[in-house]
Amino acid sequence: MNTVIASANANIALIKYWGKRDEFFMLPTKSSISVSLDALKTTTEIGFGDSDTIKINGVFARDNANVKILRFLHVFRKKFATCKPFYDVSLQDKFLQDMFFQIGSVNNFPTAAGLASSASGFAALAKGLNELCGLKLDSKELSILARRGSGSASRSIVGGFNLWHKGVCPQGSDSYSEQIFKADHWPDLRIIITVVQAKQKPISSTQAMQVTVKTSKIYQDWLGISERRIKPMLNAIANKDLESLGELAQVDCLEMHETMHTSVPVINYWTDKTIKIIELVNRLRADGIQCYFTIDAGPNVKILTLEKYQNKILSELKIIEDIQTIVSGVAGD
Ligand code: 2P0
Repeated sequence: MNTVIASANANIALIKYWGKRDEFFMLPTKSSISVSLDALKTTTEIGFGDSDTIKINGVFARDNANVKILRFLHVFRKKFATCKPFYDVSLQDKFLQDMFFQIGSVNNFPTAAGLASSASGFAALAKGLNELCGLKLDSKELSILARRGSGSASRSIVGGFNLWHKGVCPQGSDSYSEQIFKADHWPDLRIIITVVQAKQKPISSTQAMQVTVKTSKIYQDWLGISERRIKPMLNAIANKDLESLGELAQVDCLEMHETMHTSVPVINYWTDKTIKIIELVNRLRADGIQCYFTIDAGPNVKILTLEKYQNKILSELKIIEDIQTIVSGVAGD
């Protein structure tokens, strides 16, 4: 069987995406900024088959992941494949509507650890489908395609630092991510990912966002406040100013979680360990170690710091029992 292999790195948001203005087209309520993580990568092998089959880390995808990927393949067949010329000769007498895909996706990090794999997963899948079907989509079109799988995947097509423009078009042709800086812009930036033993995720990000948008009374205010952080965050990255980057990322993350904590019913991803790590980061910073935290839809804390502080932080984290750590730089390309 002819297959192609594509890969993509995960990313974390420095200014968050939380909420959609259109569920079908996967359009966000606000713009966001991310950094790509060189330590977290998905590699996907994809070929044609008799039916859509999806394996993640060697096991057939189930539940939410399977539903999301099947829906994405449906969108791909309908929207993207049919409106693009076929460059690949082997596809000329086939209709993409009748094509099925065999997908094998492998993460180099524990999927069960509560680290988001949908960003790198859908970005790798979009790149793989593009290559397999000879569509020659550019990185903007790939970002738009990946977005239809998972919002944050739009920021994982290329490495470095990415800005996802929220866009205004009803069908999302202007809602894509672009690289604002390459990885070599800031070689000593480090992201320490603490993997807190996650129990089952209380609620998926997709559902949690819907509840927040509908019920949190502070959500609309956060949208405006967070959108106004985009420019200062771009400046902080441009100037390699960790203090500004860290302070902006921290407050944006805390306010995003505040919108969840004020939802009905309350959405809470934090555990006791999440709070212990936040307190540790605060103490270290008071002691002159430059470090800041950000947290996504799970209990894991990501520490933003510089290479020169990484060993000190790692040794301090040993105080907290039963956590794993993964140190990441900024992913290239
Ligand atoms: C982000 N998160 O900006 C935010 C911050 C989690 C917290 O994007 O519904 O898997 O597939 O678009 O992208 C996680 O949500 O959700 C996320 P969908 P996604 O990184």
